[in-house]
Amino acid sequence: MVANDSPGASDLATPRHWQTGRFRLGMSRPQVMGIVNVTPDSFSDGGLWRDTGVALQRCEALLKQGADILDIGGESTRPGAPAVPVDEEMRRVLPVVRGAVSLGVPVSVDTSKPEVMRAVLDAGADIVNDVRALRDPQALAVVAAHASAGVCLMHMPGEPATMQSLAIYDDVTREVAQALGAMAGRLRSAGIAAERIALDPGYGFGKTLEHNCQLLREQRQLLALGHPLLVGLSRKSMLGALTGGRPATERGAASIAAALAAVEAGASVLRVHDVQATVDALAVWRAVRPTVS
Ligand code: HH2
Repeated sequence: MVANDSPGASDLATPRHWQTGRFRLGMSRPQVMGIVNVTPDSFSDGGLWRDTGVALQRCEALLKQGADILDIGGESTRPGAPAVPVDEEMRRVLPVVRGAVSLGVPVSVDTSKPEVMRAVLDAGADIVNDVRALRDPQALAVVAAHASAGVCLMHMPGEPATMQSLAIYDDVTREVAQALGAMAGRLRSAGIAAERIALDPGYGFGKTLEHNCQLLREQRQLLALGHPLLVGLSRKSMLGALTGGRPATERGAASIAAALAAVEAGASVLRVHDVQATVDALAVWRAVRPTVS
């Protein structure tokens, strides 16, 4: 069912589990995915964690703060970011992934390259987080060949360099739902079990401020697709636009408000830079919303 079919309440239940490699993650409590960008140029924290030792300290710090999942990335997705060759991306992420896997939590890797996917899955990573939703057939083949790895499929029209020129929708929520449904169907046809797939509306990727706000307001409709929702709103430029132009590093409060709005609208996994603040906000939110565990 797609979002404009006016699904009934029973269609909008959050799936109970997400199968991710070594872990079967319960989805009844929102999960916090801590971002570890091993890049020189990520939009809000480029260069901070690019050294392997520092990145691993960052992983440990995020776990102490309460992160449930680590997401390691070696290539920025911001518009205008230079392409990173395969060997350079491997050099950035593989040692960090190897160390993170030994920490006993689900390890996700933010990549679109099949070679990197194969190497990190061989190294024990649990999740492939691909902003291009495995559109490269070889990427699909790598994930399909793995028995249990989780995968996050994100909605993005075109490429980071072209996506904002493709931000044209009659009804953004309906069209994102249709696209995500088709992506999940393609994976299932390739033999990837539905319980391995999470979906991400792709906030900030090929959407205007109005599109992002509408999508967040109506996000619950995406649950009709039957997959957990993973969202990345942390420090995004839409939050800068809504707060009078705050720079990325000053969007902490706005990120918390957006994260809670996303959970309220059915998100199961929050991809965030500021783990401690998000965990604290969720603790309060859960305490005052006893019907949602
Ligand atoms: N956003 C970014 C990167 N990866 N993955 C998913 N699934 N969803 C997102 O919204 C998403 C993502 C951008 O954030 P960040 O990693 O901090 O920046 P950069 O791409 O510049 O490294």
